[in-house]
Amino acid sequence: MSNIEAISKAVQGGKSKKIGELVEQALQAGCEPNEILNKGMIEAMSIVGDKFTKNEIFVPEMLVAARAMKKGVEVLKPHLGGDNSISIGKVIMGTVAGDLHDIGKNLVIMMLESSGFEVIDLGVDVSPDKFISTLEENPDTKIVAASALLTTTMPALKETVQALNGCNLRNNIKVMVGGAPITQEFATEIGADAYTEDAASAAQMAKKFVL
Ligand code: B1M
Repeated sequence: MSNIEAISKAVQGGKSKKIGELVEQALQAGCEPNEILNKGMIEAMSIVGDKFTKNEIFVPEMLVAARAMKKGVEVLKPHLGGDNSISIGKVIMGTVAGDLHDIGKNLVIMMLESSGFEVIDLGVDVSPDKFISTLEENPDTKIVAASALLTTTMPALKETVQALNGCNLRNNIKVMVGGAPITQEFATEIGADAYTEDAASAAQMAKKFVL
């Protein structure tokens, strides 16, 4: 079994204790950090999702897989590069109300930080009011970014963007949205400035907005 396959299996099986060691081994063997992330971990979560859809596994298994992925990402993070000693802009980011998924949001934050942004992470289940009050407390913010991972929380994303669109500081910020069920069409319909499909393109888009 290759290093990448071993990492994928460890994520799928929720092997939180083993994953750090496997990531270290893969790095020492010369695997690229991005390959470990994309092929080893993100693809593993897709397999977990497919199995959940087919009722082959249930919520507890998804939860342990998510924990293993988080552990693996922690070990990988310093190797994904980037200089975050100087901030090129402040971003407020959270997963919208009613939604507890945070792996994708955390990856977007990691890519933003690697690109030089300072990120205020609001966590998960974030109400529109919390986005607005944090923006008011941080009027130098350049971007507000929101994730929604469930079709049932797409309306919460809409409410969040609408609240931001109605706030006094709207002209100072760009609003970015993303998450598996979100499309460019939906983002345009709800009045966001940008939609991107993944974490890397979110960081690229954010840079375009500030540089
Ligand atoms: Co949930 N879950 N989950 N889950 N879960 C999904 C999303 C699901 C697709 C699984 C399935 O049915 N196949 C499904 C949603 C179906 C739908 O809405 N149509 C689902 C469901 C149904 C549920 C529950 C309702 C299950 C239940 O309780 N019956 C429940 C809801 C809880 C809630 O939120 N209120 C639930 C719970 C959970 C766990 C808690 C067990 C766990 C989350 C743990 C955690 O996040 N800490 C979990 C997990 C792990 C998943 C899957 C398996 C993996 C999600 C993930 O982390 N993917 C997921 C299936 C899947 O995705 N294949 C599933 C990896 C991650 C890197 O991808 O998050 O898409 P993603 O992020 C990407 C992009 O979307 C994008 O970049 C990221 C990286 O490139 N992106 C952005 C994200 N945000 C962005 C923002 C941007 C730009 C890009 O700009 C601002």
